[in-house]
Amino acid sequence: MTLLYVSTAERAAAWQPIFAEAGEEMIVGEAAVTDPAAVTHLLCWTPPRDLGRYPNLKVVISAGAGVDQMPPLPPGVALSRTVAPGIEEMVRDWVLMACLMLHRSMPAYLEQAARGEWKTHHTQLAQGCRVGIMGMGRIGSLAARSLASLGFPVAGWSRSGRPVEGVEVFGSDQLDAMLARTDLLVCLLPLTPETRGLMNADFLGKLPRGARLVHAGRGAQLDMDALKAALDQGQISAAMLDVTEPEPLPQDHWAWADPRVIITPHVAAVTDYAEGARHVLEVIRATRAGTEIPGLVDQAKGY
Ligand code: NDP
Ligand code: OXD
Repeated sequence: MTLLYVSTAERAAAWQPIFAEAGEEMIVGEAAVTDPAAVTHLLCWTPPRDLGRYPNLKVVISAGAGVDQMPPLPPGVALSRTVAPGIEEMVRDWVLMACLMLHRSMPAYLEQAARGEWKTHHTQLAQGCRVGIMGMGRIGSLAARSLASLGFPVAGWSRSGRPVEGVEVFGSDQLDAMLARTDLLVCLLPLTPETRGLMNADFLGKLPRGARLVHAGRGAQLDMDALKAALDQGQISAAMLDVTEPEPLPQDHWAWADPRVIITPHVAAVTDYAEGARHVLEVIRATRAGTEIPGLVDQAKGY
């Protein structure tokens, strides 16, 4: 089995000793491939255009948790998303930070601090701020447990409505009910045809007036014009976004200058080199053993 590694030289340099120690073959960059038939695994964010060049390719592995950037793969080629505790914990931490910042009125305090204004805003108990999390997968359920442990009443929404301990989970046809009981909405959904453009004007209007939004899923799930209108109408009071459409968000975009919106440049998680390499080694070993591929993506569902 041979891994073709398509990423930065810096990341490749970190992976090479890990692969050498594991006794696995790794080729860095397409230009170094002398025998395309030897390539069985490909690690990348977006794959090279011509995957047909690799007749024995078995698995494409996304360097992150998301796979929406992947084009359709040739028939028979499996897709794996990187599964790494570090990714999940980092996003959980970012979500906790964002929820606490919005719950404790930090956008208003940051704006006031910039002009030296000492003015207090009403602070509610965590118990009075109902959090709703869209996407109760690996990351959403982790974030839900942490937020619940801080005292927030947490509900979740997922396609299946699969139960998560300590959290009220709504199924796919119960979105409106979850939005109606949500003061602080967190989006941790994968980008699929069903979730693209989900957070539009109609959707935002179903939240209680003055709700807050935390978004770490994918930028294309949120209609930014609808967010601006909802902020101006007081329907949404503040938002914290780690993902935007497009990325990078243009310098002259209204959201940068709006004190009600805090933006971070898609940094909720970065894949730790060693954890990413460990995942790929597990994928290679599972392929060899004929067992289930870790992080296997259902390509029909898109996540
Ligand atoms: P998972 O695949 O583990 O979970 C996805 C969740 O979304 C599942 O609960 C799934 O429901 C639910 N879901 C998917 N489609 C729908 C739908 N149409 N309606 C309702 N629920 C739906 O993913 P992760 O938790 O690992 O990651 C989620 C996303 O977070 C990633 O795809 C990526 O976009 C984003 N992310 C962002 C990062 C950042 O740095 N900002 C870093 C890492 C990830 P069900 O349980 O029923 O299948
Ligand atoms: C990921 C991401 O999917 O960085 O890992 O968003």
